[in-house]
Amino acid sequence: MRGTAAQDSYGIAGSTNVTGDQVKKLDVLSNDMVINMLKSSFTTCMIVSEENKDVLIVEEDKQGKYIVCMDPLDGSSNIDCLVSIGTIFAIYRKVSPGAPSEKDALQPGRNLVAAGYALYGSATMLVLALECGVNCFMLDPAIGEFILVNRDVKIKKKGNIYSLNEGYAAYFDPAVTEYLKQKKFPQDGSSPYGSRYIGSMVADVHRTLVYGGIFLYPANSKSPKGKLRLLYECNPMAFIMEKAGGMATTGKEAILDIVPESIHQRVPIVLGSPDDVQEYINLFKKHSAK
Ligand code: P6P
Repeated sequence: MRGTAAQDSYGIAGSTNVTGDQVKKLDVLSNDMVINMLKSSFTTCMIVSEENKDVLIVEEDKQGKYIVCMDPLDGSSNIDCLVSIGTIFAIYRKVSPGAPSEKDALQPGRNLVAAGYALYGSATMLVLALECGVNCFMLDPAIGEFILVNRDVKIKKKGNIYSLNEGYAAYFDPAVTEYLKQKKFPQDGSSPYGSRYIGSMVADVHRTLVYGGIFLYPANSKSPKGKLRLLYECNPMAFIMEKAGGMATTGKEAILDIVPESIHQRVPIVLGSPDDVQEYINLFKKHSAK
């Protein structure tokens, strides 16, 4: 039911309904729902959420052996203009003895047992990466089930799309500036790359997985660590990319090799088709050697 004057456009953000009850913002509601589902699944002992400053320890009588790091509604700033958003998750096994604590979440992405995202776009798709590979499931609302639609997905070896926010060009490192110049004005007679940027990581990464190419959220002089979070944005997307035959790097090292220092740590990330990412790494190393 539409809210009263307190609502944002479309009545989606925080507002009050006709009975005066506070309607939660979608990202807060999503967070509550995922946490409740995980707790009632008896599979999870600890949760790291983009929405919560500290780790959430599941009640002892409901604890399972997994640790879930998640962004319950990534890209939520795009909700009011109806751009695709998504839920991102990364799942570890708890490996230490004793009660769960924050250090149990500070495992490198190489230790992940599963990762994935749900994309809420023109359709709802679940992309799930396990050791065996990446599978895509489309929600069939008629039966309320997710149907396997793409089995063992592999990313193209090389694409023709680059994706980053060029509004920060004034702050880019020289390697990023040179890389973009090569994509726009190739010297080898090849065609320039197309540019696509949605500003919602799940949508930009899914397009990269499906069409190939490269997605970049690098560090820059204003954000020396980049913007995206290691535990529940970069690690899951890197795990998916590597299981699909792609790559994910900071420029200096593979995302999945990073040993996290804090649960909301930011890292630079460049991911996608292996030939495209390797080209970026070569440029990054050339400029680092100067
Ligand atoms: P910028 C959305 O706010 C988000 O966290 C990611 O989904 C997205 O990739 C990024 O930020 C966009 O950031 O600085 O380009 O607006």
